[in-house]
Amino acid sequence: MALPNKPKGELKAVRDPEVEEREVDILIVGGGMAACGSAFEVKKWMSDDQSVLLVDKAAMERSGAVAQGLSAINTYIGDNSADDYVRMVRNDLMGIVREDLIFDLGCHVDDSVHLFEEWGLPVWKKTDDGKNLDGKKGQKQGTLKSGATPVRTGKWQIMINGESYKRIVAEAAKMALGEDNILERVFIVELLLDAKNENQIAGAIGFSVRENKVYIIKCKTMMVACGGAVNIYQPRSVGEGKGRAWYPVWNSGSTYTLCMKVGAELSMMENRFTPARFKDGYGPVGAWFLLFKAKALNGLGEAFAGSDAAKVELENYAPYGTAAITPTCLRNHLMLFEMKAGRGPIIMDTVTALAELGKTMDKKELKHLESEAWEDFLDMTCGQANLWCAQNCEPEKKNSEIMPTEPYLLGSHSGCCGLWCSGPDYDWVPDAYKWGHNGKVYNRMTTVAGLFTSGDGVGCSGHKFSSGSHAEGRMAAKAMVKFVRDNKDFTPTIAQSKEELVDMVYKPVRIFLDNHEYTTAIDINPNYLKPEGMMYRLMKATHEYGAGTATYYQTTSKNLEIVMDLLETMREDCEKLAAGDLHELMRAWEIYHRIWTVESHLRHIQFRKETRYPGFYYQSDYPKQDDANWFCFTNSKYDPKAKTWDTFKRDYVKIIPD
Ligand code: SFD
Ligand code: AMP
Repeated sequence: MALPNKPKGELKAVRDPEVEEREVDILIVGGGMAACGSAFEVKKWMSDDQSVLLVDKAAMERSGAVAQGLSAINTYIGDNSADDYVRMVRNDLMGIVREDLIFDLGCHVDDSVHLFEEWGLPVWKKTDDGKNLDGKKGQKQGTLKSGATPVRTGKWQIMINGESYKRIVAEAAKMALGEDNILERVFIVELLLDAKNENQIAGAIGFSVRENKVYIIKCKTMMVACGGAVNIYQPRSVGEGKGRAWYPVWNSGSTYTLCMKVGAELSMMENRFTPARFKDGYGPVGAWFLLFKAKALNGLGEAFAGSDAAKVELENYAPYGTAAITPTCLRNHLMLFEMKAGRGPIIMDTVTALAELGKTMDKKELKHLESEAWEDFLDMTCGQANLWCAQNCEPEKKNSEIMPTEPYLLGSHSGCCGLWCSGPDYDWVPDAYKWGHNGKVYNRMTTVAGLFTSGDGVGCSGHKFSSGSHAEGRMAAKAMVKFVRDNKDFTPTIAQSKEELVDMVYKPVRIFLDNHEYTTAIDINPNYLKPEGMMYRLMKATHEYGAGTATYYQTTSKNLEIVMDLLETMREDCEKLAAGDLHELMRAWEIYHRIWTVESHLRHIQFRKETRYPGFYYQSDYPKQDDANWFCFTNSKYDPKAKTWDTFKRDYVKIIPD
């Protein structure tokens, strides 16, 4: 149950919080698209004597990446084939992906989209004479499941009226799971391994951000779906614009940190997503490129992407560069190519696009088209619409700048970092890609027994988006129930005492209470540091040395060496983080999760001695792709006992032919 909003200010933290202990069979950490999928699905497979709990750091109705809503569902297979879906994802991610995971998702994703529509999400429809109908008019055309035709933007994307998308999905999840099985406003800090069985998950520990309360939760199996990592690099917007980002600011790499710290293997953490977005407002570009057919121009007014110079440049990255659809990173690369040559800035030609579309429209239709252009942002990034207002920008009269943003880490959008997970138990799945526990295979299980993930958490398989993340959460839920059933006799045991766990979670509070009277300025103290200061320190380091926007996303071996050193000191200094209230306690744990996550990102870049994703990042001393040595996954594992890292290669297996 969500606790009501705070009456005023933040709740002061106390030295000794209340402790609540719980024990369930299945624990779902996160309340976003993937977790809502699990919540919706799980009870269908559970028996009456099994128990489940979902824990979200925020309120599910508006938590995670879909908080503000979306205006498109980017993965709907429809008349396409799952094979082709694999080919698209493989091409976009420069050849190295887990095709078993992608194919499996492609077979299930549409079912989630059909459910969204059944729950009330308006999906745009195409009429027989080719007109687009949105809102109620679209709904009257019938459902996708009954054969109605969606409005396709690209081959894979469909348009929706999605401002309330997350509310709709969360409502279904809550109703299926039951409010009593949900804890909102509880931040999970660490996972706990079983005391008796090596490499098996046994629980998690977290705290409420609304009450002075620590939760110790034991479980037989767990899914961690806390989304990707945002604000690990200095964003382009600082000062009064601080806090703006494209991906959800609240997602702080918890998925990766929680799992890696108990020894789960990570894969492709070197991959990142550096999206091209409308400058400063972070409005997505997909609908403009695909639905409105707008072109990006350089500062000289040239449509550079189709130019001969661009073709020559892209040939350097064949076969992906020369593919029919240019991969997302290379589309960025072309923008950067123009900007570095002094031909910036890059402009989205909204004026010509709307004028072209308007040629065949009457006045009413034209007005509707213009409102669609606004609604694209109002439904998912309303800050961009605000910015247009603030800048007197009417897209039919004035073009807007677009720009590659700061980097994000994620595994569900156009990136593929995450956990190394088992695929489904089919004979066509290579043995190296399926595993489980006690001889049984569990789909989407990490390399820690009983620990599952989905959405942004599953590595090597991007382009799931909102729909695919939901579907993947459902797939993982089914496997988790099987895990519990197959491991009936397992009783989770936690090695640490209650006191030790509370000491760990509330350490920043106690450091604050012990020292805050030493100085008059509460944020400045020789005995502690505040999470905000640490955030700036992290962002400065990654920005300058870790291929942030400061260097046009370039780094070198020497820069990586420096930033790794800085990160190690930051982790040491985190021992002195101080939190005076519950919000600050959350900030302290968030920054800790961010540091671990970005460290793994840079560790992977350091290991992979090539530039696999030009446009997302560059290693200047290894500027080219090196297929001879690096056509493989790069994985890493942190050993929780020895506290050491191992980074290594795993084979790529092609399953779907070209
Ligand atoms: O325009 C803890 N996405 C788009 N998907 C689409 O299908 N269409 C679009 O149009 C998309 N676009 C888009 C998208 C996202 C954003 C932000 C914008 C535009 C502006 C991507 C999808 O939204 C994304 O793929 C999925 O939402 C990923 O799902 P998931 O479940 O992996 O992550 P989540 O939904 O963010 O949820 C995370 C949850 O974890 C909670 N959490 N809980 C407890 N303890 C902790 N320590 C926690 N840390 C985090 C969060 O509260 C949340 O509930 S467009 O760009 O292409
Ligand atoms: P975005 O708004 O950039 O997040 O993109 C939304 C969807 O459109 C994703 O599936 C992208 O891969 C796709 N997309 C965006 N821009 C282009 C483009 N120029 N060409 C092809 N696909 C695109």
